[in-house]
Amino acid sequence: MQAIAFDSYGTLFDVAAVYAALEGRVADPQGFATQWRQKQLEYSTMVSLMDRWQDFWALTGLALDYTAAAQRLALDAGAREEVLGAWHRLPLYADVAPALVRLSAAGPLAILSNGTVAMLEAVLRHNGIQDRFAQVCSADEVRVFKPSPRIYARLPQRLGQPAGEVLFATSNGWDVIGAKAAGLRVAWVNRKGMPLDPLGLEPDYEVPDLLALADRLGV
Ligand code: LAC
Repeated sequence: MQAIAFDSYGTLFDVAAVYAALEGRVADPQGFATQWRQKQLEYSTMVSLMDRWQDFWALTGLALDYTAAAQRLALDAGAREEVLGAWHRLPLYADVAPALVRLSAAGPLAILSNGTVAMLEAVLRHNGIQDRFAQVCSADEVRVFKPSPRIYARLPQRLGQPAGEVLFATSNGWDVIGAKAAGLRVAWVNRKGMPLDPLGLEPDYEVPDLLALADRLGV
């Protein structure tokens, strides 16, 4: 049996889909969504390095405020809440639901995400997959974000397995490097066919999606 844990945003849930909540509000909803995501990740790295914790929901809101200011979009409180709510309704990538059924034959499944517990519960429920996961580990527990080794270390603890026996699947290049640095086995779900960050650490598997990971694991 092999426990498999997944990153959430960009790996299970399609973060680009937030653009739909921006349609009719900005000229380039996709460009806005990309800048919003970049700022969200930048802020999570900044507060971790500065040791000034704010949770991922708060930072997602601040990243929205920055992007709106940068792109001259006026958002009143109601519109802000509506746009932010898109994070609770992100769709799954098409491969995820059938792949989770297959991968659960390998062992218990878990999530390890920078998202808050409330954000993760909402998006899991929205997609009806909350019962697939034995553990949902959030940065809330350690008050620091990936790629800090402190958050990756939670995963084997929660699963009751040695780090080297937990397989972590993520689409995010920085998350591949962080998880390898923390001693996990890593599958890079390289959905966009990007090059690997050349920081001297490599994933154990590289696959285009989660169905290909199930193929590689023979489940
Ligand atoms: C996650 C994001 C940051 O941890 O991709 O789910």
